Amino acid sequence: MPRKPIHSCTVERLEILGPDGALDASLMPDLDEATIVELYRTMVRMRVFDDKAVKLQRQGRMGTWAQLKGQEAVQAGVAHAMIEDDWLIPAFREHGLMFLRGVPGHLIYAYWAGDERGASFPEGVRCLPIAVPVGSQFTHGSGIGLSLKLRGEHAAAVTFGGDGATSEGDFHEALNFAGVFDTNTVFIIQNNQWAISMPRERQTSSPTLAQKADAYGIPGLQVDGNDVFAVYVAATEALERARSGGGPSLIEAVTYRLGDHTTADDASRYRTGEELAHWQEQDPIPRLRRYLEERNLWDDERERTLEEDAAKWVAAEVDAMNAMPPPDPGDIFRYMYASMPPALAGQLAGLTQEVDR
Ligand SMILES: Cc1ncc(C[n+]2csc(CCOP(=O)(O)OP(=O)(O)O)c2C)c(N)n1
Ligand SMILES: [Mg+2]
Repeated sequence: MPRKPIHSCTVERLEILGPDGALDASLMPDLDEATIVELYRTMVRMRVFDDKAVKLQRQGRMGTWAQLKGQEAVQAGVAHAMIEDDWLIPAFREHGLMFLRGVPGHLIYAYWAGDERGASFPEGVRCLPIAVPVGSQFTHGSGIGLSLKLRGEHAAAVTFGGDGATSEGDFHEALNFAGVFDTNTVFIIQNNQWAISMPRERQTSSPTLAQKADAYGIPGLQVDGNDVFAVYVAATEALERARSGGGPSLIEAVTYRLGDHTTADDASRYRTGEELAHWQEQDPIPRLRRYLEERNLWDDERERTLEEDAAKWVAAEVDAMNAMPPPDPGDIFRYMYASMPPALAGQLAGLTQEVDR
């Protein structure tokens, strides 16, 4: 018997608005002008929110911060494709998505300033807390996706991870589970080319991350993650499929981390200025601005107003964080056990006495 091919895998890439401003109008989603302007405003707000956090950290007012700079189009595009009933299961760089989903900005800041109350969101906000253990959130995405399916909800779970996270066992277990149980899950990989100092080429020898979906029998697509239109189209398609019982899928959004890994990192020690300059030219914000300016939908005056408004908003979020009453030290002991063991209760009583003194 001759050997014969029994399976092949092709991966598509979707781009609509290129870095040079070229637009494939045939792929353009049905978005009105006001919505496109709003997407732009959203991306600028994300950058202002992000820049402010770095300044706070430099002033010693924030523990650490994982910058989203450069990844705004992924977050704005996915957020715009989500509906209220969808769940967001973030990793640790999705601040923009989180505030767009209803997590107050001051809680996001508070979390990174070391206050665990920043992980407790208002009732009704369908967003899980930040997950710092790399890859751990994917399994939550599969589980929530399964529960939405079992409950018959017209909703999807959207879970995020980075290129580095695709090397974690959790990623593969989550994809396998989602594929087998056909869960309402969308996996989004923000391939920002680096996992701290580990470059994308050394993360995996797979030419794309999107093709990893194929091994688990689910659709995978690569998009230009700095093109908000392409991200929106891909996310809309995947989310609608998941909500309507069509099963999970994976999107690899190719983007770049323009900042350091976190404020505790110095990326200039492991990546070149030429590489950074190349990706600065791909920056999603000027790309969309050019699109708007060419259509007379944007100008310097509007940009100034937007920046002023965004600065006022982040200042109010910082004030709200600073206005939070001090946390109760007794919280260190609570929440682990349904009924507190005597040894812990004794320590809590001792601490309370000391604090009251
Ligand atoms: C299980 C685990 N291992 C290691 C770390 C330390 N760590 C934090 S972020 C990171 C790299 C993650 O890279 P990637 O998934 O590409 O996400 P990115 O930071 O680029 O957004 C590592 C190794 C961790 N938080 N959790
Ligand atoms: Mg990465």
